[in-house]
Amino acid sequence: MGKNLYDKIIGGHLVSGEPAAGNEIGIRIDQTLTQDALGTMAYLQFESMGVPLAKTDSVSYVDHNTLQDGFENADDHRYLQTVADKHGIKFSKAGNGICHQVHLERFSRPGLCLIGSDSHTPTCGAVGMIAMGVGGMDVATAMAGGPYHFIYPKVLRVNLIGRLGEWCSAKDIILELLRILTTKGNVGIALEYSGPGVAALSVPERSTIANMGTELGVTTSIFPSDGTTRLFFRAQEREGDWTALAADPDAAYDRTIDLDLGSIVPMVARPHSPDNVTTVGEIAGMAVNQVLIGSCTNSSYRDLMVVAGMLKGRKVHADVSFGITTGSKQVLSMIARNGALNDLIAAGARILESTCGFCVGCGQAPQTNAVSVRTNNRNFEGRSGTRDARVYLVSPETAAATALTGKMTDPRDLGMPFPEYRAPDRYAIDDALVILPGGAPDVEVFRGPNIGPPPANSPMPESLTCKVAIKVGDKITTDHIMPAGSLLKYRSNIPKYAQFVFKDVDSGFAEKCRANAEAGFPSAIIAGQSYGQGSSREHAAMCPMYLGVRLLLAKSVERIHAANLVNFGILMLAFEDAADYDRLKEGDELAVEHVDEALRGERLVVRNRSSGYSFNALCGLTDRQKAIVLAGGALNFAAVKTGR
Ligand code: MIC
Ligand code: SF4
Repeated sequence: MGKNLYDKIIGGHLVSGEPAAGNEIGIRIDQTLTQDALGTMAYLQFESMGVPLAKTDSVSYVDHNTLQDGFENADDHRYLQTVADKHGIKFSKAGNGICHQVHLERFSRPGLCLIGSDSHTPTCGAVGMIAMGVGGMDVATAMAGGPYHFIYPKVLRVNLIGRLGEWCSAKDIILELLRILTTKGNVGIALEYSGPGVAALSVPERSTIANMGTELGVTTSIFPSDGTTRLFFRAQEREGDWTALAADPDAAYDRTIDLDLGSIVPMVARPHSPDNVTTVGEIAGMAVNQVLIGSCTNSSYRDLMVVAGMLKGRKVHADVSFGITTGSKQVLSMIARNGALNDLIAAGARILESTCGFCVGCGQAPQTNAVSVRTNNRNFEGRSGTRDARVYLVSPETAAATALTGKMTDPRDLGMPFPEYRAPDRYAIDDALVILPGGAPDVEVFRGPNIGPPPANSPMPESLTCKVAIKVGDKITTDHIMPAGSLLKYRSNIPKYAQFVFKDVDSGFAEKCRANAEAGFPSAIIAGQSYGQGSSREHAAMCPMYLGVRLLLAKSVERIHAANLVNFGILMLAFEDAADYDRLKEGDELAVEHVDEALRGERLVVRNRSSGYSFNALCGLTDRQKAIVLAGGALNFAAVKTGR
């Protein structure tokens, strides 16, 4: 039996475990990336590991927190630059662009394994890398030379046939997949794109698709590395980094779905979930207040050129606030040089920095009760910064058409010719904003007053008795748990940031945890399906841990969040019988006797002391993960192992 792309790449990186679906394996990591919002904690954790120089090829990006309303962001940036310099890590300065776009352009390489402390790291799967989003602790461990552990995924082959129609693009493909596969129930699956439809998709288009695989909740997504990939590397003046990579013709897959590109039409994800998908035609005519184009999903040179071509010589509708973010300095300087930037400005665009910006709620919060149409990847309630705003996710073509008319518009209905676009033979290369590290041990690391040490947990007590501090429903995202936006500046200040856990779900949560702790109880969270969707932000585990949360009982938990809970020593259990979820309520006292022993099996007994009954819960953790949870998290576990 032949090999698929995962079998091939993982085969060459395997350090431990049997490479078969469902098994935990450890792999050697070639590259890591971090962004500033999770980078400070990742590097503080790395520093505590006592390794002088990173053992991976690593890049630290500043792209999330660039609002700088106060000293905190700038202090973080300085810490990141100095710590990178000291430990042999490249530093991509603010202004160079969004980590995933820049990494794709300048650092990606077919056949390598990349992990990044950002959930959209799979973007680089566009060029045949295994690229996975993880928590900062896992990045720190890899930089220190440790393997990355994860569950060998089931591989779902997406067989692309046919060709996209005019005005339909990569975003419509991934929105259609989100409609079919939804954001739930895809944990432990990885996507591999293949078929005759792949060749016609450029690397930036493939990156849009790989990027938003994250919203499906899959481990990662990958495309083959073919002639199109080679042209991209040549145009980036990195042809030497290119290698061909294809699955064997008789490769095995756990499942295959066929997607006829010819049948795809412009799609839209309605509030408040990326899988609430319908056709643009279905809601055409809806009045719109704001249109924003950008983010790591749709801010490539290709996307901006198509948008500029549509807007050239036209004006954006008077009632629409219209903003554009380029994904990188490369894209911005190219559209500045060829005049497309001027076309955008003349049409009425507000030109925003090459950062995440609006996508993470850093600026551009829309008006009360707004309809905001955006090209990014997440439309969770409140993420835009305006609680009652309704965010719709679309392609750049649909966004530009909507900006022109002021109403949700299928671009095919504009009646204009599709703008002429040709992929460049050469991109503008200037890596001046990537600072190469000196790697000198005597570099003084700058630490502003906002930066505190990563909080420590204590080992799991012999028997655990917790009080339920909150009960939540299905599809609770990490944005619900640990909001970003204007609070991002507290990412390095855990005592402060922890005050805002579940801020918009239950503003009294932190106080309840404190009261429980004062009464001598750790806290527990009760959740429905797909808990922890969305980002890789480990603060969604670290801050609850800081508040004293020790137990999560959920119907199901998403992959990256589950790994983060383990890393911070929070015990994660699943209901054996979903009906037990209904019986639990806030304030209940839950006990697990002799946790160590109880964790030896897959099933354990939880006693609800408040209501006087017991029920079964399942623990899906591997033995390695159980040991980490018992030690009180990954840092404690590593310290015990190394005798530090
Ligand atoms: C996001 O898109 O939610 C973020 C902000 O990029 C996060 C990372 C973070 O919270 O720092 C992600 O996707 O992992
Ligand atoms: Fe940045 Fe948005 Fe991409 Fe997250 S999803 S990395 S916030 S652009």
